[in-house]
Amino acid sequence: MKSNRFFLLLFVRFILSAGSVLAWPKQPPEPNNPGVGYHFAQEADAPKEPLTLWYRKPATMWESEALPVGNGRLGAMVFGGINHERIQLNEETLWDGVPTDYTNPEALGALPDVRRLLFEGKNNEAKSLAKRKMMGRPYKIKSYQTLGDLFLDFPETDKVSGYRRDLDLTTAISRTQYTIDGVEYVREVFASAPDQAIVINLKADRKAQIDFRAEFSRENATVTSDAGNRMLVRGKLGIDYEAHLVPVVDGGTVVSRDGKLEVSNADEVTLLIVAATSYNGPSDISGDASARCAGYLDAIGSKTYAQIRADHIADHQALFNRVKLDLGTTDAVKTPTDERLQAIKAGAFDPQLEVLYFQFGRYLLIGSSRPGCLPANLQGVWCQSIHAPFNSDYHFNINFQMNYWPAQVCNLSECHLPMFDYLESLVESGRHTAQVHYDAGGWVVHHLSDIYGFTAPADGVHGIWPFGAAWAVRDMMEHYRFNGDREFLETRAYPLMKGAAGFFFDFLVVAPDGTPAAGKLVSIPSHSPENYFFLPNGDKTDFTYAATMDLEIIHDLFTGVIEANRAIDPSGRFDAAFIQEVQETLANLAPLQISEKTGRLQEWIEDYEETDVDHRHTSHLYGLHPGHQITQAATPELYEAARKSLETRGDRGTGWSMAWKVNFWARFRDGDHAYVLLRNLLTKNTMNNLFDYHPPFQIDGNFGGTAAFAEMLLQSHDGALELLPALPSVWNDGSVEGLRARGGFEVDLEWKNGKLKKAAIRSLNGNPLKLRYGKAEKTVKLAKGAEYTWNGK
Ligand code: FUC
Repeated sequence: MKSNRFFLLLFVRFILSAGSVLAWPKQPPEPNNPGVGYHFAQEADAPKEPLTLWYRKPATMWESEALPVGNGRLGAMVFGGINHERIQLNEETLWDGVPTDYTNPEALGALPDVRRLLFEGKNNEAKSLAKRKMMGRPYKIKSYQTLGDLFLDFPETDKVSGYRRDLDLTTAISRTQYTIDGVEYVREVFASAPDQAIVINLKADRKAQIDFRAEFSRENATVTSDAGNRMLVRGKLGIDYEAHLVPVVDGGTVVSRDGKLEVSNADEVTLLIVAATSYNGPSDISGDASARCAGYLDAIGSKTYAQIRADHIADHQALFNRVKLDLGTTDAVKTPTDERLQAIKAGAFDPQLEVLYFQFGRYLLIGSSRPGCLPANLQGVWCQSIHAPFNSDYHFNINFQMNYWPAQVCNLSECHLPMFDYLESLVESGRHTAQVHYDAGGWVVHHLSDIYGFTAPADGVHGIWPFGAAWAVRDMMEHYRFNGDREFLETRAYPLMKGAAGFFFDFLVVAPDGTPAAGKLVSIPSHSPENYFFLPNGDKTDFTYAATMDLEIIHDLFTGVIEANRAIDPSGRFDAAFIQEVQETLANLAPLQISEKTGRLQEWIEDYEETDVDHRHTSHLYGLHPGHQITQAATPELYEAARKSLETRGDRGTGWSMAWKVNFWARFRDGDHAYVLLRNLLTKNTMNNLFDYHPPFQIDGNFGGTAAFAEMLLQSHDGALELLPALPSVWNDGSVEGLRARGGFEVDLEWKNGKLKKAAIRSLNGNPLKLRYGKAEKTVKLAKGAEYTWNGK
């Protein structure tokens, strides 16, 4: 009931706040249903590669059935239609909006009164003042958008046999295959990173069988035909965007007119699609989209389909093949993926589907976050909308950060880099916002952002949450912890962390006498994202100060800055005055509290009762995960209190909420409880194409879920590499290869009957190695490049 109420409220909020745009969950209508009306004379065999998503019918729904391919910058969703194919396309910089200064000069004037009212317990008076004076102007960002749809129309038939469409995660190629009148047709689609193109290949096992008409559709774009039968798509939002489709046709004829293409009797056809916009960065949209498209095509030159395909596979596998997971085999791989999901909903155990889900998260990160690109947004890079759910933006109060949880541990360190480039691109605007809104130094990001440098408070008063940058920069520290790249630490991570920390020197204030944290430094105003509580007079509010999560984020950031500083200069001389201020601030920060009433970790500065006991955000457990302030060894009371909080929140939630809870239970070393949540994630919040269902589709749940598998098998946040910390009893026998750990290690594990059989750890940097398995510990000197094997005893 509660969660229904949440969605109703959220929906009403969106309707009210979206003006003319009923932004959520409005979607463009689905195209003609391409999956209905066929007579499938005979079934296709299951694919040979178990890491394949596959289906016996074309997709009818973009969100839940179409299959994603991506190269970090370009994305496509493939339907696998027979008479009509739809391939929906994306280019990651195709965002509505323009670079704007969103700060509100009135914010600073209102800040003292907002603070006074909050300290006086007049939270909702403070809230209405903040709403009038402290929001960004405008306080809304615009949406990431679709690049459009390519439709292919084939000669109509209803007699098909051996139909299968699939997505092989090991090659990153989506295939559609079927037989009509004895001719076998195969269509392949992939997004090539080396050649920066979406590539579509159509083949048959007999000559002269490829016939189709191609058409491109995109709101407010013009589509024309150009030399060489090229299709040109051009449009303008704030930025210019452009796509070129080039047909490479073997045999038969090809005609193009008015932006449409007709191919007849061809032996084989390859369609190359390149796309670009004029986006150069958050404050510059003056690039040349046409020249960029031409450049991509020039670089492809006369490469054959076979060469493009081989380069694509090699490039993908260099990342994808680094991690292998085996949790056991069953016959279920012979069953289509959608039916397997149904089966696990009915109680079946399908460990290979779990592995498929784990690897799909890695696949999605490779597909949506490559070096030099923008980071993965709320839908990665895949978006069919003009007004996407939540604008498909970067939400900084969990979602954006969760996207990157698998990056290091799942051995995709390069895929983490776009996050850091993006954070750097926000610094200038973040400084300005810090100064205008709070008269503070350093830089700040509030609860969401776009690609045009939005850092002001957005959406509603819950957007007055200046912790986005402070949380996100922890990933730069993590990048150092996993890779040991000193130069990265010194030149990139430290300056950003320092700026994010410096903001709090000015933002924090000493709580006055008579308040619960009197004499201590508190963050004010703030929230525990997006949760409400009852005030003593029974009123509901979410606006407060020193929410537990704030204190944990600050602790994490400040201890991280100190760690970084010592790694740069162990003598302590480097940047000493700044570090001293960090230490003093940390020492005076309001402490975390355990509720005397409930024994739980308190979520707010006072022991308020939450309005939603099972609220999806479990923000006050940040110190447990992704942070490491709360551990069994160092803070046993807080650890137990956090467990009580988690138990009270329950085992349900949105996709990302569930994924976070799996990670929490893994940190509690409770593999069976983690597994309950993992099953819930798979059975309740995962669609037939394995996309996470927030609802609607939101990719964070996929990434958080993938990270959770790793967290159950290997942890390294607490001074040691802890092996199989939360192995559920159902994963009786198994193995994993290629996980990464802090300190710079690559780890293979093999277990039997629920017990570690063998661990092999390779050192990347020559750091001392401390291993833990259950109660056993082992410390080893391991040279760079050397491998150590251990049986856990
Ligand atoms: C946060 C969450 C919502 C959603 C949105 C994108 O605001 O509270 O559940 O995930 O981000």
